[in-house]
Amino acid sequence: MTEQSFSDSNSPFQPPSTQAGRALEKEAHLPLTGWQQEVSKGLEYGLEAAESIHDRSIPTFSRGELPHFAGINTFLKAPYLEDVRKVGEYDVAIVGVPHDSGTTYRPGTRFGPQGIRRISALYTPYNFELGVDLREQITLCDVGDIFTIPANNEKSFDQISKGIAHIFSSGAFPIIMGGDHSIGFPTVRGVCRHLGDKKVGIIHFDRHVDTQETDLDERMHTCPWFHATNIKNAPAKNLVQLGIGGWQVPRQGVKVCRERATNILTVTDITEMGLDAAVNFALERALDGTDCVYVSFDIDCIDAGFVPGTGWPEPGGLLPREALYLLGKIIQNAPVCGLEVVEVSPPYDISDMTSLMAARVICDTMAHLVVSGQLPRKEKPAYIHPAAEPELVEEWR
Ligand SMILES: [Mn+2]
Repeated sequence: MTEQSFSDSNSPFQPPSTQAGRALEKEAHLPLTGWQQEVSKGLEYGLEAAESIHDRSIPTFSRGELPHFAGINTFLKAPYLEDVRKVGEYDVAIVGVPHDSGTTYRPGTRFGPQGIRRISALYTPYNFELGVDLREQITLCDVGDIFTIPANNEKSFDQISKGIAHIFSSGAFPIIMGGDHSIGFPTVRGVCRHLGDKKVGIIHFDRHVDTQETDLDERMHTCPWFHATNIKNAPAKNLVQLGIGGWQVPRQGVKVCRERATNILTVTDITEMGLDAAVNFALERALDGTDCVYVSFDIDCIDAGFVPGTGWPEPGGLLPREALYLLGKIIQNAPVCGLEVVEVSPPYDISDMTSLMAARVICDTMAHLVVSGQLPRKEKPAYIHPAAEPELVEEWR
């Protein structure tokens, strides 16, 4: 595999005016350096294969991508970064937040990070249409999980904010695997600690508004944006909520959206105005007076038929290709400071399809960051302030 040429750039069968034609061309320009390093490392650490194996790039012990069903599953089999003090040495850091004490119906998202990591082994680091090979173009690490406190949302929130602030301030792009959506408040709070006087717009994919102050007397997964938009760096006028609708939207949350003038589009709005118009709406509102955008992707924004493994499944959501299109255009056209994918609950999942959707959202995000030149990072983005501001919001209760 290392020796052969993967492409024939003079293929007469695909006109370059098609996406496929362009994809064939793009692949020809991708290096193989990362792959060759992986093979060499595999042979060194995993020993050369038994004599009967013809392909001498195969080691005895699986050490890397292949075979896809083998190995220790970090996200995309990225290196596990045990010493998180070194996280700034990577372009992207994947982190799990296995917290589901904020759920109000189905639990199980504490297993979300494990589920997403496991099925991420199904993916290669290369995407055909985008012509991106993550292994060749960025450095990625998996820092493992935040130590959450199952019996206590508030203590978990403090842990999450501290962990995300650490990753964010290091300059590594943070990608967060939830966890239920209550983590949206402490993740944004962690980012905001290092924004100084800069501001962040939140683009929120969801069927639910998640804007009420409390639910069942606590700050649950129905509440993150009430509290996040109390932070001066994250104004409610820059909160964009895509895909909202159905029979699970609490009226007290709707009242808050109205009072704070958040920016909501229903699935019907999005399909009637068209995906590109929806993207423009989202970017205009999220970037109005802000310096960067944080993307919070609740997997339940997608129609429940595609994502059964979630806390509050709701029919009538976005099609996967619509959600991925919106996400891609948003990532490519905004300075993005972080991504979270939440509400994946593997115990309710079927054939890993919900976890797979989350893995897809994460991989697509990284690829769009590469295509738009945001990754690899040559220097820390200017919106990252080195000093932490610990007290961003009034004490709650
Ligand atoms: Mn939701």
